Amino acid sequence: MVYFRSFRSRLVVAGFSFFFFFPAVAAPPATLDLTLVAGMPGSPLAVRHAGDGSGRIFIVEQRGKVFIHDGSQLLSMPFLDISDRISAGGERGLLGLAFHPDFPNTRYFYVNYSTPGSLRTRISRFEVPASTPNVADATSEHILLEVAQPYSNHNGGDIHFGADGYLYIGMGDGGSGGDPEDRARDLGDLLGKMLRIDVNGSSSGSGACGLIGNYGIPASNPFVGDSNACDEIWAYGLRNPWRWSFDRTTHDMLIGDVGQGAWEEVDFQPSSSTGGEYYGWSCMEGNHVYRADRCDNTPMVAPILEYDHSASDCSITGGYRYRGSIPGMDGIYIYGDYCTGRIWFAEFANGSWSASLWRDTTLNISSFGEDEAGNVYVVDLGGEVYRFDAPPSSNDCSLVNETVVGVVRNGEVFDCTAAESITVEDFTVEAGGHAYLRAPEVRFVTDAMSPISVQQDGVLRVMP
Ligand SMILES: [Ca+2]
Repeated sequence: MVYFRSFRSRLVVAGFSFFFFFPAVAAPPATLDLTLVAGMPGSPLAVRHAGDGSGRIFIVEQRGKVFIHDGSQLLSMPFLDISDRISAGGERGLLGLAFHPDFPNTRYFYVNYSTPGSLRTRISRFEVPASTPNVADATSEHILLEVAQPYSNHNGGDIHFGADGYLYIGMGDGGSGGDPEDRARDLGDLLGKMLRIDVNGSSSGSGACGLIGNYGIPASNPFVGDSNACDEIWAYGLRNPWRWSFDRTTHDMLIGDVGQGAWEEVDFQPSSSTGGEYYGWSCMEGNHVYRADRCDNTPMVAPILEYDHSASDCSITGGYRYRGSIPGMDGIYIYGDYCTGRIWFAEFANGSWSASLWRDTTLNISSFGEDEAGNVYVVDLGGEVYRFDAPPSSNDCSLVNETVVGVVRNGEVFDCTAAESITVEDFTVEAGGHAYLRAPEVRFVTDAMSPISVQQDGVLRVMP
C-alpha cells in the first residue's frame, strides 16, 4: 500500500464533502497500439484461451486447424487439425471454439464448423489427452448438434460458455439475402437465433429442433414447453451474429450482428436476462425498418450501437469489453469493421452507449479475442494476430522509493521531477480527499489512512 498525502487547495476545503472525477470517462492512453503477436498461414478468425492458467492462446484457422501461441511463440504443431471434415471458404469453415468451463478437469473443448456435402452447422466436442496438453485428439470427436444451412453464408460461428455453464451458439439466418424464408423471426427454426444448450446433458428431448440432439436443454430456456418453438432458442431476430462475447466482469452479452446492406449493429443483453429477446431482424436492420411487412407488435430490443456503410464499412466484427490491465481502458467495448478495418471504442456512461473511432487499421478484421489475463487481440483474416498494448512512453518511470512528484497532465500521466512518471487510469478524489489511482504495475487504492494531495499548482505529491 502506498500512502498519499494531498489536498487540492482550490477545490478542497477541510470537512467539505464533494466528489471530483478526473477524467469523467475512461481515457485510452496515447501509447495504445497494436503489437503483432503472430503471423501464420491460412485465415485466422478467432482467438481463445483455455481458462487453465497456462497463458496459451488458441488461434482458430478457417480451413480446420487450431494453433497455440504459448506466450512467446506460435507452436508449429497444430493443437487440432480437422481440416479433413470441414467445408471452408467464404463464411464457411472452422468458425468457433470454446473450452469447457471446467477445463482442464474435463479435458473437453467444443468447436463450430461447416460440414461438407449437405451444408450444416455442426457443434462437436473434442478431448485433450492429459499427456499431450498442446495436441488435442482429432479422433475424439463427439457430435452434439447439427443444424441444416440452406445457403452458404450467414453461418454465425461464435460459441461461448456463459457464467451459467451453458453453451451459447450464435446462428445466422441461413443466408442468401434479406432472410428469404423469414427464419430469424420463426421460433420453429434454429436459424437467426442465439441458442443455449447444456453440453453436460446427453439428450435434447422432443421439443428440440437440432438434427442431432446429444445435449441437454436448460429447463430455464425461455421457450421450453412452447410446442411451436424450439427448446434450444435463447433469443431471436438476429441476422448473422458472426462475433459476440460475454463481458467477463458483468457477464452481459454483446452481439455484433451483421447488417444487410446499410446498418451494422451491436446488441446488448444484460446478465440478468431470462432470454426470449427479439432483436428485430428482419423487420428491422439496426434502428431502421427493413421490411415493414415483417413488423408486428412483438416487443423488440433495439441495438445499443449502429453504424452505416457510408465510409465503406460493410460488416461488423463484434468484439470484447476490455477488462485487462491497460490504464483507462476498463469497460471499453472494442469492435470493428471487416471491410475497412476501422476499430471503435464504445463506452457506457450516463445511461447510454456512445462510440468513437479509435483507428482505421486497414486490417480485414475477422475477430477479436481475449486471453485469460484480459488482453484483447485483433485477428486479421490475412494471417496476423495483434494485441492491444500500451507501452510506457520513453520518459515514463516507475516509482522509486514509493515517492513520486509530478505534474498532472490530462489526468493520465505524472511527469516525475526525477524524469520518472506513472500512467494512471483514473483519478478520483472523493469526499474527505480520499482517492483512487491505478497504474500499470502498481495499484494504489487509498482509504481513510491514505489521503491524496494535489497541490494548488497542479503538482501531485505521493508520500510513502
Ligand atoms: Ca437487430
